[in-house]
Amino acid sequence: MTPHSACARAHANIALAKYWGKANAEFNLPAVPSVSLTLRALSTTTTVTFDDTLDDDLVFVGGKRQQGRPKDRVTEMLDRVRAAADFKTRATVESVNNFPTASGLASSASAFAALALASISAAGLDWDSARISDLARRSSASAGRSLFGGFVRLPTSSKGSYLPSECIAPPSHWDVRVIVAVTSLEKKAVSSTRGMNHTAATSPYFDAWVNLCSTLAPRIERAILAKDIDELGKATEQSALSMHASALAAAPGVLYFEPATLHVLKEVWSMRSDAIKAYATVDAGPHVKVITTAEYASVVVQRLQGVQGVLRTIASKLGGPAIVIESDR
Ligand code: 2P0
Repeated sequence: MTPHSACARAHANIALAKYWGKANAEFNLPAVPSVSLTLRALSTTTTVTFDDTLDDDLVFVGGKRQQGRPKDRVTEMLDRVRAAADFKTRATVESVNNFPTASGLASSASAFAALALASISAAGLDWDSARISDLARRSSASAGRSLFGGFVRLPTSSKGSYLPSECIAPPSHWDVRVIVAVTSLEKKAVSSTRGMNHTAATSPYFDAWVNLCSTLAPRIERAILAKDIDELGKATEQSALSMHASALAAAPGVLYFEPATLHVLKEVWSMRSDAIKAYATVDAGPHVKVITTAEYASVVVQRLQGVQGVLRTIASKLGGPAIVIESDR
């Protein structure tokens, strides 16, 4: 075949109702439902070129050639695309994040969402967003959510292997803002996949976590539809802190917080006692993401910049769905 190329862009997302734990490792199905916000400020742009002259896939992130597991994860997704399109042609993949990779924010969500969309487009497959979201989820569950804009749900499923994410409401529904407080430049010590599998296998609190999620996720969805920042924020904080509590209780414990993480959490609680509507969430790393509304965004940035250990802040509005930027199909 003649070389075919496509370029796609996807935004990172932040979970309000966290995904932590797998129901099925083979198909990468989550044990709990999750709900996220898509972030306009953080994105990955990926170009995929299928080229008959290649013997193997060539993968570059930020211009740097990838080998080992990072490259293999890309090849695993491309193999699924090649099987669906019924060809064996290898590809060059060039991926660029618009945020510093060294910031510790590098997210597999935007990366696998952009790769899924670019590779499906370059392969000439006519798949809808749900099917591309399912493909992205197989590589990284949170990536399934980055195919959609605004407020997004990834449900659970006990049967089959097909599980797409779904848009709950577009960005225009509600001008929620996210301020990321960057607290470290280090790469995290325990990957999300390892951390959640270890939690599921050894934490006495894992079952309690799974039970809690079945009520927290619908509560968060109702708060989004009602545009109730206090209800959304309370449930979001409980989701994050319960996820971390389950991980801390694993044997041995998994700890993602750094001292600066706690300084920021306490500052967010102090903002609330000053009538500033700000709520915190923390993923599998030391950064804190603060959820607020347009009205409070600038004061939240100011307050976060004064916290010990905060290196920088990144403010974001809600972003749209993943898009194809260019395709020669
Ligand atoms: C989330 N995280 O809902 C949760 C909260 C981290 C903490 O999804 O094993 O990289 O590849 O499916 O998607 C990060 O986990 O995990 C994640 P895999 P993924 O955003």
